[in-house]
Amino acid sequence: MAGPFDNKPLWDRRGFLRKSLVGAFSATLGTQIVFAENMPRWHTPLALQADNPLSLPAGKHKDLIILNDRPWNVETPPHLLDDEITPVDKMFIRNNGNTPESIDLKNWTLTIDGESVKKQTIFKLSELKKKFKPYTYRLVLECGGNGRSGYYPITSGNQWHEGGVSCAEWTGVRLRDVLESVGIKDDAIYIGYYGKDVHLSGDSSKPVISRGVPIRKALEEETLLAWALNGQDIPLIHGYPLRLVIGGWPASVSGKWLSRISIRNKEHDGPKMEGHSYRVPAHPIEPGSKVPDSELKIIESMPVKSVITYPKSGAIVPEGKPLELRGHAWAGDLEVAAMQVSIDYGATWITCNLRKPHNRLAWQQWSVTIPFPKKGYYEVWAKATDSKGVAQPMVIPAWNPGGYLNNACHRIAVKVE
Ligand SMILES: Nc1nc2c(c(=O)[nH]1)N[C@H]1C(S)=C(S)[C@@H](COP(=O)(O)O)O[C@H]1N2
Ligand SMILES: [Mo]
Repeated sequence: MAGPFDNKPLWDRRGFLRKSLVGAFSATLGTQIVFAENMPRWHTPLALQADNPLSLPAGKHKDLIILNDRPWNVETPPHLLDDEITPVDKMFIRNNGNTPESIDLKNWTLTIDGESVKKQTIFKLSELKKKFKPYTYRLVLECGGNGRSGYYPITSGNQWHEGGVSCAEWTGVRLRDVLESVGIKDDAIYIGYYGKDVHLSGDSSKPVISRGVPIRKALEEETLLAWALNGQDIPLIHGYPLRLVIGGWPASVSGKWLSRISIRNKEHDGPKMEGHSYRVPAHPIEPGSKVPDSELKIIESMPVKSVITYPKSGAIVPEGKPLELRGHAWAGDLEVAAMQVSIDYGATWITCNLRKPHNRLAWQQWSVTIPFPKKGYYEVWAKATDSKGVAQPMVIPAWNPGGYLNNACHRIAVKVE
């Protein structure tokens, strides 16, 4: 831990918590330590012990699940995704490198360059805000590796369960308006982003991740250069002060700490665009087999998926009382057309109420109230179907070397007694 916690013992010569530390601890915890003067001698506060339950990045809900802390990879348990607009404290975190340490807000700029830009331009953040019209959209950001833990053989990378997804309200200017103002050459086919995070090696000349999308996706109305999240400045860990936000595709295309966008005359080739990164086999393969790079295709729109946010798995329901269930469903660039649940392992399905999305690329709320026939153990399975008639699989979908795109039905356990 940095600052006042370095090296020096926690206690003074008499065995009391050092005075200077009481203040520092309080700052770390974001609250006052009541009865600090009573803290037993030689006692290390629980919140400073190794498996510290409060060790998440500042402002995060204590029940988020840490998959990795170097770099931060933190997911949301499904029952904490119950809000229609994901609040910041419940939003998953996926960093590939280190969060930038200091942000020079006044001098923050965005460079637009690349082979296919007509006029390379540098915008100050304040200029972007002044020159272009702001828009607000709710956008689903789902990590391409969400659900990876469901694959066997195990694939490398963070073992996400269900919670690498959010749908928050982003405010900014349209990337389209900005790119059109500087001019896009006819040969433009892709854009690539660059951000100011720091490579884990500490080498600041190396980009951590630099991905992109075809120009047609970049120019969609909902693709934003955003500075606000749920009506506030974007928190540092989610990309302050400027972020590219692209709903419906793997969230890795939504570059945080955005400093540059290149308009490319070829598929963008930054780190995490190559090899197995965010690619899946173009043809079915045997699980566990090696796939040559030439037979991989890049992931674009994410597949149809849903989550049960209420009740929490393990719910106990009194006999005879119907259970109200609810959650969200989304389908990449498409809309969700139907939502169903099953309590008999997929033999029969019950249709749920399903709301229209607040805007394109926002997730949709579903709910249903179901009776259970008698006492005992049940599983509730939830299945969404997209506007093209494609449904979530009941089993784990096609294995792929990167462990991407597991959109199998979410299931919860329910006991009726
Ligand atoms: N600059 C930068 N942008 C990034 C990343 C990153 O490591 N660095 N991670 C990407 C990935 S893989 C995901 S899933 C999302 C996660 O966004 P969040 O941490 O705000 O939830 O950010 C994307 N944008
Ligand atoms: Mo991701």
